[in-house]
Amino acid sequence: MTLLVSARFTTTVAQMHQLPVDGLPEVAFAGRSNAGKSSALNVLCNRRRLAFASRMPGRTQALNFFAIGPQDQPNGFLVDMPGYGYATAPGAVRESWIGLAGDYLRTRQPLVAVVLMLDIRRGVTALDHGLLDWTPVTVPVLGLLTKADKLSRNQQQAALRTVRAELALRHPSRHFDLVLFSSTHRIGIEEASDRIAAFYRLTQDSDHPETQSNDAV
Ligand SMILES: Nc1nc2c(ncn2[C@@H]2O[C@H](COP(=O)(O)OP(=O)(O)OP(=O)(O)O)[C@@H](O)[C@H]2O)c(=O)[nH]1
Ligand SMILES: [Mg+2]
Repeated sequence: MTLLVSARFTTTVAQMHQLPVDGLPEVAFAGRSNAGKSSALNVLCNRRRLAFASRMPGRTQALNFFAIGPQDQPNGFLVDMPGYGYATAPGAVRESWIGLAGDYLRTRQPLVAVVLMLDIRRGVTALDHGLLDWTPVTVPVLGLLTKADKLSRNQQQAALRTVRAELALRHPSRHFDLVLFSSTHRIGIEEASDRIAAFYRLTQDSDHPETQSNDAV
């Protein structure tokens, strides 16, 4: 589970024309405001304040790119998307989120996977469904059921079943991987890391069989 530990901030994208042009695979991290995205990023990347880089003025409504893998030859980018659904966000902020995030998810060729943070106690909200509607069905989605520590084992399993059923009902043509997750209690971290690392590897293997390498994870 070492690939994500190499994450380092690279660039901020506020408009589509600023996106990197090198075509390296991108895994986007998305979720409602307060779903635990920053905490998850920090624990997955083993940094205390990696996600802090996304909170700097001007970067909060933008896509923040973190390079992954070797310094001289990155495997790809982790893309931190702005949280959505913040109750008091002014209309203009909501509009700009929809514009950039919607365009990015709908049209971005190098996007190989979405990691969706879902607060286990809230389940899937209307905004989460909207985000999934934008994401092409060919792009796999890994759902992290965050703050799992807040529920008992039995409640966790029940929540997992409910979320799985709701996603299957609303997005029948899409496959979901779901992982029970807690940043504070370190639940599901290795499993999530391994799955995310595999997203970068998968595309490399299929696009460039000759560049397969064992040091990807
Ligand atoms: N119990 C528990 N609390 C958590 C966990 N992860 C995050 N939290 C808490 O949930 C709140 C939101 O966490 P963040 O990681 O800041 O969430 P975010 O999605 O980045 O939120 P915004 O950036 O503000 O939209 C904080 O008070 C965290 O301490 C977890 O695994 N367990
Ligand atoms: Mg955050």
